[in-house]
Amino acid sequence: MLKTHSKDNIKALIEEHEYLISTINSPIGSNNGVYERYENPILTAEHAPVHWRYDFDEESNLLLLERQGINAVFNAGAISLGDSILLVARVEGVDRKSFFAVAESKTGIDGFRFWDFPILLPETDDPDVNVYDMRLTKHEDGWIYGLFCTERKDPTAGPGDFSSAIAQCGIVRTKDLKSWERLPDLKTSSSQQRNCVLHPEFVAGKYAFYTRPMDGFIDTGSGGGIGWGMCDDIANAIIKSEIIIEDRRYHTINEVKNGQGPAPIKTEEGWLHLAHGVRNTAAGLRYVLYMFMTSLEEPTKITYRPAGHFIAPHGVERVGDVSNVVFTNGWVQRGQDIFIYYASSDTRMHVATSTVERLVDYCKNTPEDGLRSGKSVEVRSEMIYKNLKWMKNNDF
Ligand code: M1P
Repeated sequence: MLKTHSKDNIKALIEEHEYLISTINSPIGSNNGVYERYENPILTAEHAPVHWRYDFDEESNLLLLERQGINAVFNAGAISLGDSILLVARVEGVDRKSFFAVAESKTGIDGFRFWDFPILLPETDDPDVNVYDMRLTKHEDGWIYGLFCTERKDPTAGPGDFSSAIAQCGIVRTKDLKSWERLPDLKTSSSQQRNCVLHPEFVAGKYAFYTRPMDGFIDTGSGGGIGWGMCDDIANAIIKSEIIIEDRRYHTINEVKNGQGPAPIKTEEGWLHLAHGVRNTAAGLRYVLYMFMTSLEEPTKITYRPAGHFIAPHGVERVGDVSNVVFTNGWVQRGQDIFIYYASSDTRMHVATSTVERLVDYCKNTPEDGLRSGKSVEVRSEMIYKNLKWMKNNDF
């Protein structure tokens, strides 16, 4: 039914929104033991506050129409501050522009509420056209850094080409997620960069970055892989030499491209990493999440590389603006618990929970990819053989 402006109608909109954001989230019963998924997404377009979308002024909105719609909320960076978990979400308006906004929750699994205003991101002399996918790192220098993708039109695009873009890594820092200082964009020798992440500790006295050099905006071309580079001064971040620490490989979940997810988590047994891997299918690109670990002494050395995906799109997660995608750029450690924040199909945010113990066990004890079917059967058969013997000995 058509609604017009009235205090009651605005109240009804706000109550409906409050009901949505107060919904309790519960783990879904069946799982693989490695992590729990949850019933409801934690952030969607509908979680955006009503006062971001409707004009409450009777004179300019007598018909109480939504004026500035939100299309999607996804790919959030995450951090624990005080007794809250804060997400810096990628919010996309119906005008296709993404911006960042902080949503806060005490539990980390439900009750996420956006702060009143989205982040007004300071710009460099070359204004960003679109910004997205911020990775937050609490660095040992005392700052919280946000590395994000800044996209601008490709100046070499020919007439009629309104799509070609240059993606680079923007850098901001903050202490409270309220006031932000913009630093110059990261400089590397790659013409395109996405999925750049700051390592939380100095390495040999330098700032260390995970990068993803690529030749093209969508295709990584001959580039790709998770890169690593260091610089002396974050206020003028220039990476002179970049190495690939986690390459793409034929007939794996990351053969087309991959990218570091959030900053790695330090454990006694090494750095835990979460990443995304992309392969092509007849239905288009399929994005999944995967894990690996690196050495504490030599953070560029991969120590464990479990085969296959860790989280893949499931059920309704499969469908959205860019279907068959899960993507992550945020996770949080609280004690031994780990909250993994991932987006599905470039549309909404979810949480999965696990523990340091379970994720380290998963990385250490999941067999590596043998890179061919025969090897996969061999490795699986070893386990089947052991299990059948165990069942026999235990009177199954
Ligand atoms: O659409 C899926 C994802 O595509 C890009 O990721 P990548 O750089 O690995 O291709 C990003 O634009 C990301 O935001 C998006 O979710």
